[in-house]
Amino acid sequence: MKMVLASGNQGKLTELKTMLAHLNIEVLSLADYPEMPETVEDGHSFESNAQKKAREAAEYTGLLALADDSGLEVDFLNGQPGVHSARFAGEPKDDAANNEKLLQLLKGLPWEKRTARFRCVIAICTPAGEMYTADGSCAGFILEQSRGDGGFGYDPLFYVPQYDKTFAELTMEEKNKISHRGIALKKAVQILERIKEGLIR
Ligand code: ITT
Repeated sequence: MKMVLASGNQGKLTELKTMLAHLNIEVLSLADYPEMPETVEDGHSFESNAQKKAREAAEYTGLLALADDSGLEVDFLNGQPGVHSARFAGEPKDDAANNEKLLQLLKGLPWEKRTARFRCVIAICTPAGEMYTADGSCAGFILEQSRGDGGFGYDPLFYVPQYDKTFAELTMEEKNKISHRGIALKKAVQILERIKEGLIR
């Protein structure tokens, strides 16, 4: 079975490919379809954006497609940047500028108010057009300065108490165990197994 990962984000792709490696699925990405137009992410929820990315990739490639829409919800910012996480500091997407903007907005904010969570919705669209979704979240705190150089995006600012580390200080294996994406993908893998066995289509 072949599946295309409908993401242009290298950080996500690395994590997803690692977590899917044990399945007997040939995994392609949008890099294999450079002429495919980029999906416009104009939905108001992670779910609608994930479904749109998966549907367009399945229609374009004729393959099973898996998309991830994810982001950071900061309580003090009433859930922002949320679905706008990738472009929080404007165009073009820039992780360093996004982190800097977040630090400025939370400057001087006491620790107990720096709560946040990452959220992820994974959408799977079959070649027949059936859609399945799975979600995950992971709670933490936004630090006052970056720590660590692993991961991507907001990882150096996202502190998880159970490890006393930021996401950027965890190994990928540790991050995948507890992350929003890891949790969503664990559920998504069960859906993929059922598709593989022909139980759903
Ligand atoms: P694709 O749509 O091509 O998959 P994207 O980066 O535009 O790539 P999203 O629209 O889903 O993806 O935005 C996700 C953003 O949320 C991402 O760019 C990061 O800023 C942030 N993010 C999501 N998961 C993250 C993680 O595990 N660690 C750090 N930041 C993350």
